[in-house]
Amino acid sequence: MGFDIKKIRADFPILKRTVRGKPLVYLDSAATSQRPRQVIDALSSFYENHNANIHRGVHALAEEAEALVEESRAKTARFIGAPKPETIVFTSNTTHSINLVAQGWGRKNLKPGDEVLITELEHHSNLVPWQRITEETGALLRYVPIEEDGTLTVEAARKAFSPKTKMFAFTAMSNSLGTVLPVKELIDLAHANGALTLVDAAQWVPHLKTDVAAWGVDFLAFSPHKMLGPTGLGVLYGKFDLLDAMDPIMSGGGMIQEVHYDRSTYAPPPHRFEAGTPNIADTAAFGAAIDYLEAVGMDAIHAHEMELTQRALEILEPDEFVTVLGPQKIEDRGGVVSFNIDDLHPHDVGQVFDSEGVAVRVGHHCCQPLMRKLGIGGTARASFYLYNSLEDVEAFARGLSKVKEFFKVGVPVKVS
Ligand code: 7TS
Repeated sequence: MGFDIKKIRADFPILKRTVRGKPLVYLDSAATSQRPRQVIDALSSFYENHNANIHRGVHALAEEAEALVEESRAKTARFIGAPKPETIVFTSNTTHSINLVAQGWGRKNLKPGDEVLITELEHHSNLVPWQRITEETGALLRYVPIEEDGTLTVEAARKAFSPKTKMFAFTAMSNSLGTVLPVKELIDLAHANGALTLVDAAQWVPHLKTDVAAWGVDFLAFSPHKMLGPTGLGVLYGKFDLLDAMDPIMSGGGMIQEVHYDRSTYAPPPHRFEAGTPNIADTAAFGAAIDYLEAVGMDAIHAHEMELTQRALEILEPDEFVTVLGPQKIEDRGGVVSFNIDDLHPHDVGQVFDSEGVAVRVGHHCCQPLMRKLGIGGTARASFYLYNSLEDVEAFARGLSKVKEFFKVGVPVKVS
């Protein structure tokens, strides 16, 4: 397909709508992306042509539905460089995937005195599940500290390991500051210290090429809804032997091998972790999202996002009333720009942007401890994806001027 922004934008029906009388400028893809026509069509095509439950049918529709789900599993494995489809567990979101590991692996493997290491950057989804399992098992939860600009060094991580560290779970890219972490080095460091790794790749897989085999990562979690796919679906990749040694946290139909009145045996992964009727339609449609991203190319997508990020930083950084949070060097960033304007509340900032049709997210971005550490209540955040254009960034600049005009930022208060 090549990178043709006009053609890409034409594939996203929602970009044709207006908001508050202005063309929609969607800068909130870190929360959830928009979907191209191809994914929306795949979803309705499933319901129109193939809808049936899977696992327990011999009829044609059941076989077709199952084949679509398994095709998406195989595509997902290929997309992230996983060795085989059986290493891909479908869950309901990144949060569910992380909870599955925290509970399914943690309950069996953590004991009093053991340590789980995470970082100060984590989204609540990669923090609270570890708080709970360490509390439950008597293990200790420790944090790798960040630098002042929100970067995380391998050196800081090295100091945080101890012989008791059993798991290092960290985000590949911060959703609130945009920091990109040295993922491969951190994984190698954990392994050298005898710990397993879980990478929260919710903000990585949609934007950058992922190769779990090259990384050697043990578990990886992400959400299709942030990468053009449907909501209500999550992915957990795990090394097969680790998944195979893990207990399910949900049990019932679809995950068993044999059930007796007094005992049961479980199916091998991935089905052991997919109890009950799964999200069949959304899983089937997810394949179309992967096809779309592959056709455009992850390298081209990343290059485009960084061009937009660079432009946004050029607008924000020289402004004396704006504080940009996160890494100073663009090489340490992904397509997320968090900022504050003067002493304005981020919610007020977001509302003025919205009145201009510009959708930005405001608040703590599910990173309350990080905001507390930075001494702020929250930020306004613009996040970019493949369908955003340089015109969107110019609309963002006009929004910024509107905010300053509305709240009279920089206008001296008259004293009568
Ligand atoms: N981890 C990271 C790094 C995230 O950015 C998010 C969602 C999650 C985990 C949780 O994903 P979920 O699909 O289970 O909800 N991040 C955001 C965000 O930045 N704004 O809204 C959701």
